[in-house]
Order: sequence, then C-alpha cells, then structure tokens
Amino acid sequence: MQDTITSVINPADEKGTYLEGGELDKLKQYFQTGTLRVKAAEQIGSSAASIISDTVAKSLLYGDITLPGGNMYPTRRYAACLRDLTYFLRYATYAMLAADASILDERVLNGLKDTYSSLGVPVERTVQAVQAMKEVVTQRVGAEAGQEMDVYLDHIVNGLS
Ligand code: CYC
Repeated sequence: MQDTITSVINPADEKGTYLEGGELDKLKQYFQTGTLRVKAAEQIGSSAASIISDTVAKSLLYGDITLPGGNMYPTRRYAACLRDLTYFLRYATYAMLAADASILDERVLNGLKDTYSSLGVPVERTVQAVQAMKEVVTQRVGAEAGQEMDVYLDHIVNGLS
C-alpha cells in the first residue's frame, strides 16, 4: 500500500533529489485536506452499517435481484453482497485517508472482475450500488469530503467496468 507521502518521496529518493514545486504542492494539498479526510473517515466508520443499508435500499432492493433466480437470492448471496459493499466502503475510506488508490487495486480490484464473472455477479448492478453509495456517503459527510470519497468509489467503478 502506498499513500501520497510515499508516492512523492519514493521516486525522489530514487533520484536522490529534494522535493520540488509540483511534488511539494501535492503534499501541501494533502496536509491541507487532512482534517477533512480524518473527520469524514470518523463519520463513515461510525455510521457504516446504516450507509450500507441505505445504499442497498436505494439501489438493489425490491426488484428481481433478491427473488429466486436473482444473484442476491438466497440469503447467503444477499449477505455476500452486503459484505462486498462493506469492503468497498472500508477500502475506499482507507484510500481517501491515504489520498492514494493503490490499496484498492491491491486488495479489492485485483481479480474481482474475473471472480464476479465466474460467479454470475452482475457488474452493472454492482456499479449502480456503488453510485448509490456515493450519494449516501455525500449526505453523511457533506459535499467537500463527499467529493474526496467519490474519487475512490469511482476508482472501484472503473476497475469493474
Ligand atoms: C461473491 N465477492 C464474492 C466472492 C468474492 C467477493 C471473493 C466469492 C467468494 C465468496 O462468496 O465469498 C469479493 N472478496 C471480495 C472482495 C474482497 C474479498 C471485494 C476484498 C476484501 O476478499 N451480488 C449482487 C449484487 C452484488 C453481489 C449486485 C453486491 C453489490 O447481485 C455480490 N459477491 C456478491 C454475491 C456473491 C459474491 C451475491 C456470492 C455469489 C455466489 O456465491 O454465487
């Protein structure tokens, strides 16, 4: 896993140089938004269960997907779906804190598309759920922190598409 600091310092170290303009600007931006990101992580962590249930209600419930033949039927699959959404939320929150998406690539997206396709998990519906999660998260944390989270939830969407 990488964060903004290591993503700037490691390449500079390889070249044996001090950090310069653009690199320092990237760190400045990272530190300036630090409190915002920590506060959002706290809000998300303390209301994660209700974020997930609102997300599911908004995007997946009361349709064919939860009925026999749907990928969220029976309860075992329904539970797997909720669990996947909690992974997405938790890892997107880590990435938002680190301001770096690499943890999503390494721990969540690596092989996920293949897993979903071999199990018949519908990617389009998963993407709809992540889009709904963006809205629910923004309602909880506010527009500015919501935009930060959107970057990483969009990263999941792109990784699945
Ligand atoms: C299954 N989701 C899985 C599986 C994996 C993941 C590996 C197969 C093994 C299992 O059932 O546990 C995902 N596992 C992960 C991820 C990580 C991990 C991301 C990283 C931490 O360790 N079905 C739907 C919805 C969607 C859904 C649209 C929820 C949004 O219709 C999800 N994922 C879903 C379902 C299964 C699944 C239903 C079970 C499918 C089956 O067994 O038939």
